[in-house]
Amino acid sequence: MCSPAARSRTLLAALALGAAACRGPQSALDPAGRGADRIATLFTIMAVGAAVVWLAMVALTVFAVRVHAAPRVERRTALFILGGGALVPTVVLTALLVYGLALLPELVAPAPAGSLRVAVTGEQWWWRVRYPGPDGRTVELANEVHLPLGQAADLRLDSADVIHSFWIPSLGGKLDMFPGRTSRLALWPTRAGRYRGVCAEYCGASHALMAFAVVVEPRAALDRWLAHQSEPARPPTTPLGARGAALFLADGCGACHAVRGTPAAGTLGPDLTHVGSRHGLGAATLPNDAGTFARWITHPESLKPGVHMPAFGMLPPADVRALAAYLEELQ
Ligand code: HEC
Ligand SMILES: [Cu+2]
Repeated sequence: MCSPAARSRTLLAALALGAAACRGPQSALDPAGRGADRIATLFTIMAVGAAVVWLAMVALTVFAVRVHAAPRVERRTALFILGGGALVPTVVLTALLVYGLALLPELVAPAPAGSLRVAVTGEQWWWRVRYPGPDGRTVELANEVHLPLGQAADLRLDSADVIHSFWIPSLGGKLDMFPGRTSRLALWPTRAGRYRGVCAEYCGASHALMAFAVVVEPRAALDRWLAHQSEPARPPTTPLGARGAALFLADGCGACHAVRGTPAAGTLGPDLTHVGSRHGLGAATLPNDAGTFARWITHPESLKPGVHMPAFGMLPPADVRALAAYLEELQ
């Protein structure tokens, strides 16, 4: 048996751990956007409502079992059942329902006209992202979304295969992504920082390995980022990188991947024009470094079950190193 002191220490540690889990880049309880803020408040009110109902029930049970064991008067018992069983739940649940419904119009309202428009397509198991480029032409990116601080963003969501669900818990509610239908979600980030988005609808073997990086920054910084992302890839500057660039084309990577400014123009997989600058690989589930590039190229299946990219384990290690160096240079 553990002593009461040890037990309370364990309890405190568990509570601290629980509280720590409420913070971080992917917490609906640590809101950094208008929608998430409303939802976090709704959660607190629902939790308090549930706690009140639960405490009342416990009190009634104790009362029934311990305190009031004498024979009951039938009329008072009927009142008790009617009040506790029908009236109180109806009042509490109606109040919560009305409050919850009143939040809806704001949560589903479209972003004001002129807001930055970002199109995101869910694919097994990554995210195709499209922005209007500085020259008005669409720029295709992947697995990373930048949103303007203090402004609305107008997200257009759809899917290329099965139903996915787009969710940035820190910024707002989730919304399903359907093949053949475009859904609209408005997000209003209120705190700059880096967050994590996830797929919230089970979509196959690697559903849990389908994340994306979210950066909330002032509009000017976002425009600089977008201008850079819109540019074609810089030619490699090292001999190893140059060898990698040639191998990228020779080994057929360009059949599925585009690197703008080169003959590689595939659209089946994520755009790799600036893959070296992304906050993570394999749809933001792995670190972005040369070692991970090499592992991804030779055996992606072991990093992401069911991945729709063939393994290139037959390549000589020197070629893999060159490819990795090239991809890392794609800043
Ligand atoms: C048959 C199509 C196909 C071919 C060929 C292919 N890939 Fe891929 N690749 C994909 C798909 C699909 C993904 C997305 C996987 C995921 O995250 O679910 C991917 C992802 C990647 C990523 C991760 C990108 C990111 O942002 O997470 C890199 C890097 C990559 N591929 C490099 C290569 C290289 C190098 C080659 C050639 C040796 C190659 N690929 C050949 C389909 C392909
Ligand atoms: Cu998904």
